[in-house]
Amino acid sequence: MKLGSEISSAGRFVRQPNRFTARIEQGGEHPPEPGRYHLYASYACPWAHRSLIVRELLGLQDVVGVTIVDPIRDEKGWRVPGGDPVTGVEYLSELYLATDPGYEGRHTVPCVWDVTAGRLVTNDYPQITLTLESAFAPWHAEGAPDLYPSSLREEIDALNEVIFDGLNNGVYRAGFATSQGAYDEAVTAVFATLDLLEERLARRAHLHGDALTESDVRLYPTLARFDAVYHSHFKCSVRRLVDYPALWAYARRLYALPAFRDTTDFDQIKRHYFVTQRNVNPSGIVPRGPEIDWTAP
Ligand SMILES: N[C@@H](CCC(=O)N[C@@H](CS)C(=O)NCC(=O)O)C(=O)O
Repeated sequence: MKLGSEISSAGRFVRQPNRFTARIEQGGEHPPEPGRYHLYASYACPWAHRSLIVRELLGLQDVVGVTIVDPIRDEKGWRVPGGDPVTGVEYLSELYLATDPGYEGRHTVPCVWDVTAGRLVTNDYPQITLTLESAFAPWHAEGAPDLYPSSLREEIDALNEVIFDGLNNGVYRAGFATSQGAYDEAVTAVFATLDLLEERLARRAHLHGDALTESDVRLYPTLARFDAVYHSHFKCSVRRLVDYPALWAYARRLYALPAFRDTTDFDQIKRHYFVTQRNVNPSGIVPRGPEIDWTAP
């Protein structure tokens, strides 16, 4: 399936549904077990970035393995340089087709492979982090944060929706729009959402108060890509992240944590978007800037 089939007649980008939505859960077909599940991710992809952050925040690196794909996607899709040590595949598409030979959607990261069953369990990115937080709780490192506390779930879910529509997916709706109207609508939502979050973060350290939660993990990958990519490539140029004092300070505070910093690769992020998304950037030229100091206090 090509991106074109996700563009509506009004020029709006309408994201494909996630095809693989099985759950890793106790008593189910895919029970949680250390070493049984393998995550496929790209440092470039914001949806995959979330799962890499959570895996590290919860100390699950020895429990759930990971393969990082090459940031440049060719016509065959995501590639594992040198071949995947777990499954032997060279392209991620092979795992999708091994699971469902009739699958015609995009072969996306993040996705989780069940090594024992030899099939993909899920490419349902919102569920992957929640699964690491819940089903894998017995293996969390001592002192790991509770990113999805039961007392806050409703609030977290509600804010996550605002963040998804306005920002995480809002920037894609702006960038992939093929009509002025669809772009205007999306870019308005992007900056209305940033304004709202700026106000919220002026009053608290994290989105739901003092403690880090799933909402922070979902917001950060979009902020990390904002000035480097979305501002120019996706035409989200009304303001930059660095123009928002509270949001910019918050983003740098998160970046100071190893789970966020170690999984943020600005070079791969830029090369992926500017080289791979030729629908937006036909020349494939990667801009040199912007110069931003993420380590500023
Ligand atoms: N699974 C979701 C989100 C994940 C997603 O879009 N990942 C992108 C990278 S950021 C991807 O893997 N794209 C592969 C492609 O477009 O062929 C979807 O299908 O929209």
